[in-house]
Amino acid sequence: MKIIAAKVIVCSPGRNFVTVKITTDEGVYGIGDATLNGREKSVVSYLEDYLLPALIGRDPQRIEDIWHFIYRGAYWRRGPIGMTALAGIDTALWDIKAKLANMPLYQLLGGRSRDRIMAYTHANGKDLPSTLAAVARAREAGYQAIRVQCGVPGVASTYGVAKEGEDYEPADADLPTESVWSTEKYLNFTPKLFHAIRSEFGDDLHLLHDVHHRLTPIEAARLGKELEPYRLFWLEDPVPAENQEGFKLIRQHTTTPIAVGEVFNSIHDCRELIEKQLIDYIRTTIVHGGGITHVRRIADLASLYHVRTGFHGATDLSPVCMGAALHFDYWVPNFGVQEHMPHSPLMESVFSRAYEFKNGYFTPGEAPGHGVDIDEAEAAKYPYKRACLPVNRLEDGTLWHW
Ligand code: CS2
Ligand code: MG
Repeated sequence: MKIIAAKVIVCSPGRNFVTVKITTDEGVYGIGDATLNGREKSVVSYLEDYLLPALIGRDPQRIEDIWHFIYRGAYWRRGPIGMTALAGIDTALWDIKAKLANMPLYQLLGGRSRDRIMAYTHANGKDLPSTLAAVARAREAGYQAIRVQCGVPGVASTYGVAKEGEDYEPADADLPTESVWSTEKYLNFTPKLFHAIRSEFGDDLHLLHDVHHRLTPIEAARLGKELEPYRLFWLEDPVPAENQEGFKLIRQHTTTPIAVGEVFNSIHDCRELIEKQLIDYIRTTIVHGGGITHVRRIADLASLYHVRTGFHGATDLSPVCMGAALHFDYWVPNFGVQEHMPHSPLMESVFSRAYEFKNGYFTPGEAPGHGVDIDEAEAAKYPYKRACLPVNRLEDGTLWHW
């Protein structure tokens, strides 16, 4: 069997998505997500100019060999652009293999380890009353696990909080917009937020919170400690993680569970965090972590150290990534939770899906492959439109982590 065609489909039904499509001489094709929010075209160029032409004539069944051909063959290893491009190809090849086996992908991975996949959604508001109302709505929709973000008094706009009447979309402008941040105001307010939520909704909900890399290790330690009475499911990305050692300080001070890894792209970004048991959940998902072939290695390493998966699932990960991730979640023994920021009906008019969502839980569906397909004619109606993520400054003008 041979690969006879490999191409990239870029579309923007409400936001940009990059999809790899690989076709075989037996007519079976597979698709993979290769979307890197705000840097989509760099991945497209890497795929079109270098990786896809070298796939023609290769046996699509040799996934492992193709993975190493791309990873080792580039000489330049790792990095978000390379690993996202590789993930698009790898996911498409797993889709092909599962279709050839006439199996849903989770069966090929080893069969399901659970009956259903717990998802968390986002509840956010510009102030405390609107955030409490958002949590109530998410609970009514059936979610057992809810990520809570709230505007901080005295700070004009905050990461994770939607503009009035709109769904939250971080890549909000043609060129980066600027926001202002105050660590002091945030640290003073956040324990009050979770106190209010536990007082209103009781102990049963799983509560999550994303710091989006904005603290230093000692500040994160303080926050984790002050949030302990509210028993978070996790505190996400408390600090930028280039310095894996930094998490030791957080760990020494708090029992609040830590999640990290949505911006990682390799097992080497989290190896130390996992082996030293400095985190509880690893968020690196298929599209940014070199595909199923590589994320499976991360999950297996994590399982040795009681670290569970908590895949990133914002809307900038396309339904194709979501489909593949759900098969992985169904199988992986050390599953924790799956993020769910629902795709809009417009996005779903371009991508059809076999996965189903009901009352806070997913099932991946029984269609052969990962069960997600792209309607190319529909996709062509929505051309690429540049959209960048914002940058963030402290109140004195210092450029900070967004
Ligand atoms: C976030 C994302 O979902 C999350 O946890 O951190 O919304 C993130 O900001 C975007 O995916 C960036 O592309
Ligand atoms: Mg996050």
